[in-house]
Formats: sequence, C-alpha cells, structure tokens
Amino acid sequence: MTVYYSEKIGLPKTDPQRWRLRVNELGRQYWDYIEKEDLKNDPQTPYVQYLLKGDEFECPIPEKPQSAFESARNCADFLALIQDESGVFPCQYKGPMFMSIGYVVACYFTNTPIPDHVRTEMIRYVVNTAHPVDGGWGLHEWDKSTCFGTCMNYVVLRLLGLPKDNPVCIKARKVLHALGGALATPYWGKAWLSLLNVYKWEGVNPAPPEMWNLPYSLKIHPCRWWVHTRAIALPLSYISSYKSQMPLTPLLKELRNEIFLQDFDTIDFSKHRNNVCGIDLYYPHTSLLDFANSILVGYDKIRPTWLLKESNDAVYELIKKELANTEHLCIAPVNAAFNTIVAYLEEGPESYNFKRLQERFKDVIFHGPQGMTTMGTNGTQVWDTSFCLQYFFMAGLADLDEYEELIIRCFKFLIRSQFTTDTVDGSYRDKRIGCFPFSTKEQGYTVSDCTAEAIKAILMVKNHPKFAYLGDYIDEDLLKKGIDGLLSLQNVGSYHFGSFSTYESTRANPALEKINPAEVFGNIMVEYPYVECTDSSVLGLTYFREHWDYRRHDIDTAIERGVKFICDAQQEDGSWYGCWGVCFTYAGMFALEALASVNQYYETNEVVRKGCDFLVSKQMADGGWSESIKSCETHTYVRGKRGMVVQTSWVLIGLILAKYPHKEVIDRGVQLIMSRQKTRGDFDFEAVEGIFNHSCGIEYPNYKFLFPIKALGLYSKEYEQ
Ligand code: LAN
Repeated sequence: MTVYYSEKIGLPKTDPQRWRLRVNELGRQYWDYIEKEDLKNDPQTPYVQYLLKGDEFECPIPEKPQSAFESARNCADFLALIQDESGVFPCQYKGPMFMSIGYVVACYFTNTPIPDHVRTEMIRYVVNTAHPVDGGWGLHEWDKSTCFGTCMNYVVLRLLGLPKDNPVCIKARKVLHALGGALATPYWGKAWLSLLNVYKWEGVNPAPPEMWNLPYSLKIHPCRWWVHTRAIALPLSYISSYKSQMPLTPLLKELRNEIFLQDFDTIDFSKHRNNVCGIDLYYPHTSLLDFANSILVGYDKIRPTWLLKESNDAVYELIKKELANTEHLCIAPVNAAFNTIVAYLEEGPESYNFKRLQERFKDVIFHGPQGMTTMGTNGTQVWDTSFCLQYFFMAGLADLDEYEELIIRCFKFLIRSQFTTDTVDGSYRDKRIGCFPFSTKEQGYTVSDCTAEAIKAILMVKNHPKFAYLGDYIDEDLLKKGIDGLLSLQNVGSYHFGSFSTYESTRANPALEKINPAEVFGNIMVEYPYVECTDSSVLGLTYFREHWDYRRHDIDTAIERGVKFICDAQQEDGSWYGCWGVCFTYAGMFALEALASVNQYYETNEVVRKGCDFLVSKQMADGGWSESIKSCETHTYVRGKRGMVVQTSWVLIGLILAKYPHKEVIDRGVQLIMSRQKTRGDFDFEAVEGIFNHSCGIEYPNYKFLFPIKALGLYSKEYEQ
C-alpha cells in the first residue's frame, strides 16, 4: 500500500473500510462514512475497494492476453467489475486546486460544521498534493507553486484546523511570502479572502450588479458571456458590491497575521486591486479594463443605496433561476460556493434555498487514495457512459453475452439523463429539451459534444440486432428535439462559422476578452470554437443521418459546414490543437474520426494525410506516444518521457480510422499498450489526461480504460479477423 506524505509526517487518516459511495439512478454520487457495526450489512462496492485499495484490490485474474482483442476484453471485464449499478463509472474528477477553497469558505462563513472524517481527508488531500520541492500549490495538481494556489490551499488547511506551526504550514507560508503574500493573489482569491474578512473589498476590482439590468440587446451584456464566467460573475457582483464579510474570529485574526508580509492594519488595500504575482499572471489586464475599473471604483462610492439594493435584488432573482435550473447544484462548484453564501446572506440559515445548496455540496466532494477534494464538476457520468457504450460496440465486445448487463445499465442511464424540461423563463439559457449534459441531468447544462456523443451511443444500442428491443425505451420525439438542440448550437453567425462551442453558440464578440478580469485564465469571456466539440457534433450527426430520416437537408448542411471548419482549423504542420484533452494527440484523434465519418481517409484526402503524418512523426522509440501538458500552455507539441497508454490509444484510434496504411507503426503502439496492461486487466494512471482554459490540468480516470478498449478493439477488427 502506498504510504502518502501525510502519513509520513503523522497526520491522521480515516478508516478506508468505512467509506461508501452512494449513487442514485440519475448518477448523483456522494460519500458516506458508516459506523463500524454496519460494515457487514452494507458491503463496499468493487469500485470503492478498487479506488481505496489500489493494487491490493482483489479480483479474478484473467488469462494473459494473446491478442489485442483479448487484451481489450480483459480491460472490459475490469471496467464491468467497477461499474455502478446505476450504470455510471464513478471517478474522482480531480486536478484543479482552487475548488476546495469554495467549499471550506462557504462552510466557515455559514457556520456549517464539516464532519471530522471529511475534514481529516480534505487536509490529507491538500497536504499530499503540495509541491514536492517547495511545499506550495499551483493552479492544478501538477503545476509550479503559484500565489493563488498557495494562498488558497494554505487558508483551506488553516480553516480545516491544521495549526500554523505544523511543518506543512510553515513551509507553505514561506512560499506564499516569497510570492508576494496574499496581496498578490489574483481576483477570485481576493474575493474569498474578503468574504473571510482577512482582506478588504476596496482591494478587489468591482463587478457592478447594475450590468445585469442592462438591455440584452447590448452586445456586452453579461448573459452573453461564457456560461462559467457569467455564473461566477453573478454572485461576485452581489458580494463585492455589498462588501459582504463575516465577523472576525480568533482564527481569522491569526490568518491576518500569517498571510501578509506586513502588519494588516498598515495595508492600504485599495492600492492592491491590480497587484498580481507575476508567476500567476496568465492573462494580464488590458488598459481598457484598468480604466473601466478605476471609473467603477469612483461610481461605487457615489451609487445611491436604493439602486444598489434594486440591482442586487435582480441579481438574486437570476441566482434563484440558476438554482431552479440545476436542482441547486449550480453549473460547477465555484459558483455553487459563492451562491451558497449569497443565499445565506439573502434568505438566512433556515431558508430552503440555503439548505439545499448546503446539501448538494456533498455531490462534488469526492474521496480517493490521497484524500478528499472538490471536483471540477459533480462527475463525468454522461460523458464516460456514452463513450463506454460506443466503444463496446465499435470494439465488437457488445456481441459477447457477458457484457449485456453493462450495456443495458449504460443505455438506461443515458435514457434517464436526457433533458425533459426547459429552463425557467428569463434565465438567458437556450432550449435544452432532448439534449444531454456532461455529468448528470440534474446539473442541467447542455453541452454540444456530450449531446452528440450520447445520441450516437443510444442509437448504436438500438441498431444492434441483439439490443434492438431496447429501442422501445427511446422517446423518438425527444431524440429529435435533441438533434434540434444540437443543430441550434452550431455557430453560423459572424463568429467562427461552422464550428461548435461548448454550452451555447457564441453570443458576443470575442473582443470582449479585453475585459477578462480573471488574470489566471485566458479565453473565458465568450464561447470559442472548439475543434473537438465540432468533431463530436459531426460524428453524432453523421451517425444519426445514416439511421434516421429527419431534417435531412439541415443536417447535411451542418455536417458540411462542420467539416469545413475542422479542415480549416488544421495547422500548417498537420496538427490540431486540443482544448479539453492533452493535447494534439487528443484533438488529432477526434478530427481524424470525424473526417472518417464523411469518408475522408489517408489515401484520398490531403488533410487526413497531413494529420496522420504529423502524429506518426511523434512516435517514441518505445512505440507509444507521449505528450506533456506543456503542449497546452505553449501551443506546440511537447514530448513526455515515455509512451503513455491513453495518448497512444488516441493516436491509434485516429490512424486506424483514417486507414493509415503502414501497419508496423500501429503494431508498435498496440504492443506498448499491451505491455502496460496489468494482470487484472486494468491500466495504471500515468499522467493527467484533461485540460481546460489552456492551463488547468484535470484527470479523467476512466479514459485509461475506455480509450485502450476502443484502440485495441478497432485494431482487432481491422487486423486480427
Ligand atoms: C469541462 C469538462 C468537460 C468538457 C468536455 C465535454 C470534455 C469538452 O469537450 C467541452 C467542455 C467541458 C464540458 C468542460 C468545460 C469547462 C469545465 C466545466 C470542464 C473542464 C470541467 C471543469 C471546467 C470548469 C470551467 C471549472 C470551473 C472553473 C472556471 C475557470 C470557471
């Protein structure tokens, strides 16, 4: 069993045997820590045993695979073993190191006790992810230490009860001070600290609530921004304009003395609105933003109280709509935490809204071997389940009786996850009926590629003779509405013609980036075109077109425009830059698969040929592919040290589907994957697979099962039969 750093330095740990993951029919997941006397009556699921025991998890050992197909099958058996009854494949969707601050501050602010077992494990996680050399934290788990990461995680540890003279805190404080202390923390960090009353709101740039009352026809209206940015800006407007802060406690008084380089009372916070540590700075303010902020600071001082109240009432109305549309989950944990504080301030600790928000936080804190953390979203349920279904069919595994149950469970889960209602009026959201989210139906946000992949997965089941009877579960009207939704997401206006973005089509001019206040992220103000979202959408539409006769002409046009966008997005060297996976290998796979779906292959199509040749040129001496997360930051292919299973699978999938003619290249990749397979059939985690906003790594733990299954299965179909 791995001994983690937290254990080496003598920090407590909970009893792994007492943890249970509860998952309901809609894929909602949360952890319980049960009493010892209940252990026998409430057995741990295989997934939880696997997660917490690692290599010591015992399961049937299959025969050593003699072919790619057998290798895929062994992996599939393992995956089937850890599937939850609800159909989903739970996982700790971790990486970002700026999420738990929200949970911890929201609890502290609202006097919500954090159960001891959660506290212990959250401390463990933060301690175990400290930078191995200097002891600070970055934006994500694999990052260099930054002021934001270090400051937020230091505060998390202190609020969770780690004493200031604990060696972990001493070390982290040193890093924080070397990075300029809390005064150099970026915008969101300053907001959390101000809520805690260990920083002052005059040192935070304003976010006037009046902007939400502007007419929507104005092209800069906040409801035209990217969903995540506006979801966070909304509660930030409220708390920063009301200058909400909690009463000082003895612990907070101590913190005031720990996080700054000078005496708290001597600081003129207003001088630090734009003070950001150079190491953190990814997207510096433009002079336009600085100018606007200085005017707004003046305005903030003269704004009549009635107007402030009226504007914030409108803000709260919009927040309530977000709560209603997401069953109080909110789009992601950052705005969930801010909204929890706003609901507490606005409606009080006994209110329905506050209590439900508090309750739903359970959905995003997830346990794992290093400890417990706040995930990027409430899971990856729909996305992973859609892939699983598709790949079992593509790999020929669905023909085997042993996977019938897995397939039925996945299928029914997807059917349950389709949106059946639209959002409430006045939410500034698109129609969502028939579409699909990334995680769960309750989370409530359509994503373009998730919709396309889920529809494709559902249809694949119905189209297989063995499962055709499941077709009765499909509500055809709903499915068509899903296609309507997907089609409506394509960018066909003046921005990024033919492409698909994430949650909506682009609603405003990308020049809005000039007022991006986040400092640590770029490209967050509006929806951008994403080649992977476009690829998946094309894949979903081409598959649908083959099997259904509905809006034929519109679908043909959408596919044609999408394909043109994909071809145009290819770079000179034949690569595609990936925004949601690391990086060129990920985007290369999706693009080649999308082009294959419109019958464009290596021998006949120049774009495909260049795409394949680029990937092949990156093959490592060990036969695999390995791309560092640095590719995402630098926008150039940066090799890792040795071939990796997930990226090798991505490339092989692309090459096989593109009908790349040189089998020996593909063989070597297959051998690498098979050589890494463990005797149980699974694969180890090797390196972070996902990314967002070009800079923040995030793990997709199921990718190490899903993509090898697909790559090995496709290989077997192509060359072994
Ligand atoms: C995700 C996760 C899934 C991802 C894919 C479906 C893979 C992608 O193809 C489309 C975009 C999407 C839905 C996506 C968008 C941004 C998310 C929600 C995340 C990367 C997970 C966490 C991240 C979110 C922005 C985190 C909150 C932080 C902010 C900077 C606002």
